[in-house]
Amino acid sequence: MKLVRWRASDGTTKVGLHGGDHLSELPFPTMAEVLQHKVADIRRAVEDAMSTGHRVDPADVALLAPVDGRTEVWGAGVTYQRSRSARAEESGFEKVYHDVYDADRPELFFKSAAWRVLTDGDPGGLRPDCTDSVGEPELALVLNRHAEIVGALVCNDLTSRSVEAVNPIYLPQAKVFPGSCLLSTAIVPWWTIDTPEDLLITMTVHRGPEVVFSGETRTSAMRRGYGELVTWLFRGEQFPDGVVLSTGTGIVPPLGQGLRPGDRATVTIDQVGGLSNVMTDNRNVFEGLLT
Ligand code: DO4
Ligand code: MG
Repeated sequence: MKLVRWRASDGTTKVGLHGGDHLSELPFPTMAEVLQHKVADIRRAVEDAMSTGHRVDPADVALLAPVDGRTEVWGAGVTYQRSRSARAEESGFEKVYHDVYDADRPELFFKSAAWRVLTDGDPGGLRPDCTDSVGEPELALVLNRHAEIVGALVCNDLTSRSVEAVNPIYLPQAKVFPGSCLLSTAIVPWWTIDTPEDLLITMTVHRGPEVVFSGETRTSAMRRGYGELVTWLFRGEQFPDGVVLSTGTGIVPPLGQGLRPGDRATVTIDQVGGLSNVMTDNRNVFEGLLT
């Protein structure tokens, strides 16, 4: 049972539970409103909707990206040894990455507004002025306005690696561009996940029928704890409609072997879900997806 948004046949947007062969509406008009509540209240509403909610056939609706309203997506970076060594290799600024890996204060960056988030089956964006783009498969925490972990999503933090490599100050251009923020469709409630600190994460890249990259890691390889990242994020910020915090990548393809238009990147995380997207460098990725 997962939290989802969908567009009903009358064109309205709903929020509710995906229980496999049925959807049940929650008594909240938006996911932003869900994330204004404490976990205990969300959990109670979820349990009530499972027994009493108005049921819908998933075949009759279109599932949407999981966030709306003022909810933002932020990223944590250089939280895995693999990310630290890859950044140091690709850039002339090795010390910057080594220092931030060891520092108390983590790297945290703004990734996306809710309206820019794309989901499973949507296109993934590549900057046309980037010569080496990579997918970053990451566990994302869904946090309410009270800094509590409500659930988890799969994130592909698409990154223009060759832009960041020229100068780390170019990070916003390397991280924020059309189609760069991909989130799985369904929020898995945190209280239903066993051992969230040790989940398998995989990424596979297909170029036509050929697999050109595959890699895996476990969340247990992350240097920082989830609570630590959440505390730092809320230390200087407010999120009235909650926030999605992607916790960083432990999988990085070899230098120069990045994504090309037409490649399909597929990310999976045990117990959380999957995300599969075909890459494009067309700037109009939002066309037809915005209401
Ligand atoms: O400094 C670059 C960002 C790194 C990042 O996004 C990651 O490690 O996942
Ligand atoms: Mg990342």
